[in-house]
Amino acid sequence: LRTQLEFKERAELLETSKIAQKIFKISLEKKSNLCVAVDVDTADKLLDIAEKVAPHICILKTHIDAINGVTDSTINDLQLLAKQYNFLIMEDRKMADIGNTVKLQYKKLVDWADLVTVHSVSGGMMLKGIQEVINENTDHCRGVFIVAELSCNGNLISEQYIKETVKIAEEYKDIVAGLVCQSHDVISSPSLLQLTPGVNIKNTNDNLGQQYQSPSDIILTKGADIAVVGRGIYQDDNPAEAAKVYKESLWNTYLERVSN
Ligand code: 6AU
Repeated sequence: LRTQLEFKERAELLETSKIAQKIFKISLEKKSNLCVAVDVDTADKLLDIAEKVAPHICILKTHIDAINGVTDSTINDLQLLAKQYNFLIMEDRKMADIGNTVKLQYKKLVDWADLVTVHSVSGGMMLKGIQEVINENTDHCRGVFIVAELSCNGNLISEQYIKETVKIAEEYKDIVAGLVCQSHDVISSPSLLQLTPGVNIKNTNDNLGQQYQSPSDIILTKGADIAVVGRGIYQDDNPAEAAKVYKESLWNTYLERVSN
């Protein structure tokens, strides 16, 4: 079973993509399966939080289009932090257009974002567009997470949509790191990573539909490999300490899961 296998074994599987291997490797080196979503509104805050959480994360997730004052130098500083502290950068753009448009959009991200998120709504050709860009940029290791389920109430995703999304992920396995989803039974293949947002120790929801679970629910019940934490960390009075607390809780729960 995917959820019972150790990251080390999963990284070594033949069908595991290079980008997934890289995530497994960083995760094992840092003993962290924490991805922090830094959804702040200015470039200065982005770099400030990034520096504070850097030692504790395997992935730093951005919505760069929601941040004011981002320049090439912001991106450069973020990349330096990523190198220094050994984490990957994921731009959560949730691309969803026809293949040609997504290809044009992705060309602006491939230089700096190790990972991007995509919706599967427009089908496999969108992944083909991204794959073409990745294959032209062979000096970087790049990949995507495909959204198969959403954490907010009232979303329109159906059972059929989830099944077809998994098929697309299998078809483009060379560039797919995994799926963004909420249930343990979406991904069966141990070579794909489950990234699960909606984690908060203090709150159970926000007032815009977000639904939260605890770290142990996310890892044990929902089958997450990597958990995404946003406000639970960047809105804390001490983001560095909060990141450490979430990291340890998530990693210890992962160890408990694979020891059974
Ligand atoms: O912990 P939060 O609620 O402050 O932040 C959760 C982060 C946000 C969302 O854009 C993102 O996770 N997210 C996603 C992703 C990662 O794709 C999918 C989803 O279903 N729910 C969700 O919250 O940056």
